Amino acid sequence: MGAADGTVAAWGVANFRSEVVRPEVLTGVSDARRLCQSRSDETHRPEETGVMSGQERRGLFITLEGVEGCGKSTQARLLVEHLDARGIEVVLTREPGGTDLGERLREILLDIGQTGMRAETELFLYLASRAEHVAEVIVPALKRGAVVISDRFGDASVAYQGGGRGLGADLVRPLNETATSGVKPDVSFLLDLDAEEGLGRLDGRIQDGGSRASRDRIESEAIEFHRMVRQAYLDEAAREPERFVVLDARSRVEELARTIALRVDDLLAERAGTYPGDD
Ligand code: ATM
Repeated sequence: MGAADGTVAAWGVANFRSEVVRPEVLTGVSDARRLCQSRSDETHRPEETGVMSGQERRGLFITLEGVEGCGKSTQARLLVEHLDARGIEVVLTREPGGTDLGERLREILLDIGQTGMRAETELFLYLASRAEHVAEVIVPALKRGAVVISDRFGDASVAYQGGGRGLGADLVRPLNETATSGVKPDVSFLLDLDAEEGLGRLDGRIQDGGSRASRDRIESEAIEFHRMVRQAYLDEAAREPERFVVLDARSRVEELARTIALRVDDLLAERAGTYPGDD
């Protein structure tokens, strides 16, 4: 897909590795656009794309999180299909990545050859990717009134670098705040899964000759690392219960997709003052 057929890659296609999630901006008549038309029509200031006032934030920002193998990328894709069927503009993107620079940082971060990277270095590279992503992709899309779905975002740094690497959530949270200019998701779906089961699913996909040939640098960490990641995610969800929706990732794919779609439809309806299918 590309600009020629009406879609725009949300991250550098040249650097795109995963076959599981295809980066796309799907365009169509949007509830979010109707919503933005009904609100005050402020002039956008392109020089401030990383910063956004409450009024400028017209779209909906959704993130999917969880340990490796939890199925979040599949759910992201199904949610894109659901919103696309409703004619809503959707930007599907991911972290690390989402921009050309972010995708290059992703290659470094996941490179199994980058042994011995300091935890702090790792954290700052994820934050650097995030800062670009927010300013270049997320904020402009939210100002336009699109629904942005990000496959991982700031909570991943709290979980992996804060929890897994032991840097601590209290250190990571304020750095996230700086990297994102305070932009937070409206809703975060945490697909909760036991770390052993998640890695088992991942290894199964690798053995089946799926999209991956081997574990990457982060996936290759010891099981205890992944257990701490899971726990840090759960702690973060307990800390912000109004933003997080915690789902059992062992549920059927269709059931999870339905639950996610219902929650997103509710949020869109609340925002637009209409209900799905009203038009
Ligand atoms: P995906 O699995 O979603 O492609 O993410 C790549 C890896 O980056 C993932 N590894 N594992 N297992 C989680 C890791 N990651 C972090 O460690 N910190 C972050 O802030 C982000 C966004 C991802």
